[in-house]
Amino acid sequence: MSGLDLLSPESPAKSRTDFLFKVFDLNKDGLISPGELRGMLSAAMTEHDLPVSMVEIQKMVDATFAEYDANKDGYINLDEFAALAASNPSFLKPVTLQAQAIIDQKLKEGGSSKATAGGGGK
Ligand SMILES: [Ca+2]
Ligand SMILES: [Ca+2]
Repeated sequence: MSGLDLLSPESPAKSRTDFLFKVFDLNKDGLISPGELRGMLSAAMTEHDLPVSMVEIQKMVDATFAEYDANKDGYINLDEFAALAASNPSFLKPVTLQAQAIIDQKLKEGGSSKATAGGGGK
């Protein structure tokens, strides 16, 4: 199964949530830190030219942790992330798009057979 399958609309929500959690969890310690969330939001907003300042991103991070860090350990675990994803599908949309871009990039790096050469840039 490829990452692309996990992002398709037919994919069970649970699988997509698990996949997105792993995208956020950059250091693979099983927890999303404020820095990881901030970094992913920042990358997603920049990638899609959304007019969001770093101050606004920090506010989103603060608000997210205030609301969804249920056990107040300063990190978002998979259960907490599932609650976040379930109630904020729009919050995750730019990140889903960003994850798609990351997957596309990895596919290009991984195998040259299917990659189209010279796609014309942005
Ligand atoms: Ca982490
Ligand atoms: Ca927590």
